[in-house]
Amino acid sequence: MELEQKITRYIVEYASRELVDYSNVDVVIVGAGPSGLTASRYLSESGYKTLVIERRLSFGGGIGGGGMLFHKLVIESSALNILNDFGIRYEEVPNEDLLVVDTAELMAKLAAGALDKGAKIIHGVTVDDIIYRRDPLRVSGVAIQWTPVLMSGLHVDPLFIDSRVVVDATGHDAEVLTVAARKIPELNFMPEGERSAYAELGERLVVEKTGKVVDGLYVTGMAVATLYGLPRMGPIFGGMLLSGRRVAELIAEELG
Ligand code: 48F
Repeated sequence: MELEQKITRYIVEYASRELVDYSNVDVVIVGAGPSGLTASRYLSESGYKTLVIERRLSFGGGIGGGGMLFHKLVIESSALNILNDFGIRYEEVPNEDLLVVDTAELMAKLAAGALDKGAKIIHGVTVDDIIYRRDPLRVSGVAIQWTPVLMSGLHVDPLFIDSRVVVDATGHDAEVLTVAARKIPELNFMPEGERSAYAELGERLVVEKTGKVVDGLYVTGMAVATLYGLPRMGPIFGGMLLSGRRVAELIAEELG
């Protein structure tokens, strides 16, 4: 066999085998931003088969943009133990309960930490719908499509992933919740849209309101603010990390 044929064969064979294996998981997390990556690490560490689906070809979601492209982010000291779990370095701001982290390090180490604990992350794939079941009503998985296919506007039917739990970690657009609310009105919720900036309140409420939306569907990160009409907080990220860990704890409690 020529090398070119081997390359094709091994990529398709190995990827297909894994896609088949991951067509049924404990948890699908939609979005590899700070909240999704954090959640995936703690869930994988607790032994749950966890798949992160990310539309883009990169990790970190909104981390990379820092604050108006300045390459630093602010994190509350209350999230310090999460930074330590991932081995992320920080600088302490004197006389404040605030830490400053580097955007590149935060992105890279959140992703590495999740992967090292066993999370599977697949890039270039978009979740564009959910799977649901009646009696009892619950979300039971997602429909997936290659991102470039969606960008091209071609009509191509998706494939599916079954999961015990789906987590919307898609950020400001709360895409999974939005499609679920629109297509399944009997789920009985509607994202309210986030409010203007009030960083302290937004940071607190986004963690408090993290959790289950309907059976089989959880929310973490900025999607929480969009769902419940909470204020935005801008480039302070402790809430995203704490929300990711919180959703992992709540899911672990439910799945047992
Ligand atoms: O936006 P994002 O970073 O979400 P997050 O974890 O963190 C929010 C902060 O970055 C920031 C903020 C904090 O103060 O305001 O915005 O809540 O990451 C969301 C990820 O989900 C991907 C998207 O590309 C990004 O990497 N994503 C969004 N929709 C889909 C998706 C989808 N339908 N399918 C797959 N990935």
